[in-house]
Amino acid sequence: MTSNKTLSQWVAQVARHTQADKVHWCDGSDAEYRDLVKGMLATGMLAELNRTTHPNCYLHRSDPQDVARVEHLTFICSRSRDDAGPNNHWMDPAAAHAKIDALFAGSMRGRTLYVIPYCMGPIDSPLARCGVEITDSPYVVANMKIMTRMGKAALQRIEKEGKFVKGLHSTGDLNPERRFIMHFPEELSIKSFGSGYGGNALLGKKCHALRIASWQARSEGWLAEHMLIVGIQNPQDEIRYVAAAFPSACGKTNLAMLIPPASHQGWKVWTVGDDICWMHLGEDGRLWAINPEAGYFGVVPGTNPKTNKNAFDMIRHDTIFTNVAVTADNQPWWEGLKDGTPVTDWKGEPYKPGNGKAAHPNSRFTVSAKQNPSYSPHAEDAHGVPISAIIFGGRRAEMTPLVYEARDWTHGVLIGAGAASETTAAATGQVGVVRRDPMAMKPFCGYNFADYWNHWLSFNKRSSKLPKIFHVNWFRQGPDGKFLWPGFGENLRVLRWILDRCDGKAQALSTPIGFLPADGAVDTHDLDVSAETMRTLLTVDREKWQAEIRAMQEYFQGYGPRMPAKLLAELQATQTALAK
Ligand code: GTP
Ligand code: SPV
Ligand code: MN
Repeated sequence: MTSNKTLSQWVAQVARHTQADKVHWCDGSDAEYRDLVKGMLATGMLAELNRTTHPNCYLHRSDPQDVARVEHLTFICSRSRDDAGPNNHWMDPAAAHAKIDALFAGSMRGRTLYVIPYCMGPIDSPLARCGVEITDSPYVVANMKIMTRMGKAALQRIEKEGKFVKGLHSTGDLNPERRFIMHFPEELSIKSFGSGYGGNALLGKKCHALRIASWQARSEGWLAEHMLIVGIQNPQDEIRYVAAAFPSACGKTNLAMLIPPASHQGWKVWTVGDDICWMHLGEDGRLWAINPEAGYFGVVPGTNPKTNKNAFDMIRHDTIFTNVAVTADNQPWWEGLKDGTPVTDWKGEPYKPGNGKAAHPNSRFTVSAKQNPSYSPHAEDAHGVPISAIIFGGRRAEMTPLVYEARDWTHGVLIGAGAASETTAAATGQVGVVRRDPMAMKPFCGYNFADYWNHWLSFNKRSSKLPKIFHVNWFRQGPDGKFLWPGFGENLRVLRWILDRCDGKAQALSTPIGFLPADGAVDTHDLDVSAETMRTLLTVDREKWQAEIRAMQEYFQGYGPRMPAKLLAELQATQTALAK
C-alpha cells in the first residue's frame, strides 16, 4: 500500500500485535467518508440528525466516562525526567512502551485497523508536517478527515519526505483504568489507549501539533502554540494578523470567528486558525504563522446567533456533533440556544431539568474550516501570515484587567509564563479552580516549561521586529456573578486598541504590570458599559497583584535551577514597582 518501508512494516507489526481483523488504508475521499458514516449509522455509533434543518449532521454519544482530555493520564516519556519537567507527568520510555503495548495486545480483534496518513498544515507548505495515525475507531477516522489534510496527498508527501510522526490509537474497552496518552518525543511517536475523545484520540491535534511539535520546534528554532490566528481588516482594507493563546474553553474559537458589532461598519474579521499556531521567524524578522489544522473541534454550548453567528451558521450542515442533546424533532440542542426544547440529554436519556445540563458542557462540533463564512483566503498560504501582536489570556473572575500591554518582549514572556486561568470542562477534574496555565500550554507543552520559556526569550536575540505582547481577560465578574464585559463581537474594541498600540497610536498609562489603556482609549461608543465599569476593568489592584506575584514566584520555584534568571529578574522588577 506504500513504498515507504518503515510505514508498511510498522502497520504490519501493529496489525499482528493488535490482531486486527482487517486493514484499511484511508484515501481521504468523500466516498470513503460516506461509507464510514453509513457503517457507523448501522452500528449506532452515529445517529442522523434532522435532515431538513441539519443536512448531513450526525450525533455521536460517547461513553459518559470519556468526554474530555485526561491530563492525569497523559505522559511525556522522554529519556530524562527533567526534560519533561514539573509541568508534565513523566514515565520512562521503556516502562511506558511495556505498559501500553500490553494493553494494545489483541485490542483490535474483530475490528478494522485504519491507517490515516495526514498532513498538519497546507499540503504544499514547507512549514507543514506529516504523520500517520493507526486507529480502530471509525469515529476518529471521520473526525481526522475533517480536522486534517488526510489521505492520498498526505501519503504522497510522506513517501517523498520519508518522515512522519507515528501515532497508534485504540479505544480498547474505554475503561478509564486502562487509559493512557503517551508521547515519545525522541522517537517522534504517540501511543493512546482507552479513549475516543478528541484531544486524546485525534492524534494530529494536541498530541502531534502541540506536544511533539513543541519539542521539535525548540530544537529547530520555531514555536508550536495553543493559539488562534485571526486577521483584522479595518475600514481602509488593511489586514493585520494577531495570534492569541487562551486556555481550553476560554474563547479562542469565538475570537477567531468574531463578527464586528453594528457600531463597527467597515471592519471585517478573517479566521486563519482557532486552536493551534505554528510560528517561524521569516527572513524579514517577523513571525509568520500557519494553522496546522483544516477544521474546528469546537465547544458547542454558548454558540448562538448573538455570540457567534459564523459558528452557528457553519454547523447547520455537514457537522459531527458529540454529546449534545436533541429536541423532539431530532435537532441538536445545547445550553445557550434560545430556540427549541431538549427531550433527550447527551447520555441519550429523557431530559429532566433536575438531572443537570442537557448537553455536556464539553460537547463539541467537528466541522471543516471551509464551512466558516469568515475563513481567510490566506489560511492556505504556504508561508503563513505575518503576526503583528501576540495576546495571552485567561478566565479570571477577579483582578486581571480587560487588557494590558507588556513593556517589551522579555516582560511579555513573563506575562505569558505567569498566566493563570480557571479550569474548564475541556479536561476532567474540578471546574472553576484558578491554576497557572503558562501560555495556555500547561496541558500541551511537550517538554520542561523552564526550557520552553528560555526558548521564547531567545527570539529576542534573533529579531528586532517581533510582535508586541498583550494580555486580555473577557471574564471579569461583578458581585452578582455576571460578566462585566459584554465580550464576543465587542472584543473587537480591545483588538483595535491593541493594533493601535502596535502603530504607536493609542493612549496608555504605565503601571507596574504594564501599559493599560488610558481613560477613553478603548472605544465604548454605542456600548452599554458604564464609565465606572470600564474603570473597574482597567485598574490595577495593588494588593491583589502583590499576592499574585507571590503566587508566581512560588510557582516558578518549582522549576529550580533551570528557571531562566531573566524571568525571575523581570518578576522582581514588577514586585518592586508594585511596592512603591
Ligand atoms: P478549546 O476548543 O477548548 O481550546 O476552547 P476555545 O478557547 O476555542 O473556547 P471557545 O471559543 O469555544 O469558548 C468557550 C466558551 O466560552 C463558550 O461557551 C463561549 O460561548 C464562551 N466565550 C467565548 N468568548 C467569550 C467572551 O468574550 N465572553 C464570554 N462571557 N464568554 C465567552
Ligand atoms: C482543548 O481542550 O484545548 C481543545 C479540545 O481544543 S481537544 O482537542 O479535545 O483538546
Ligand atoms: Mn484547545
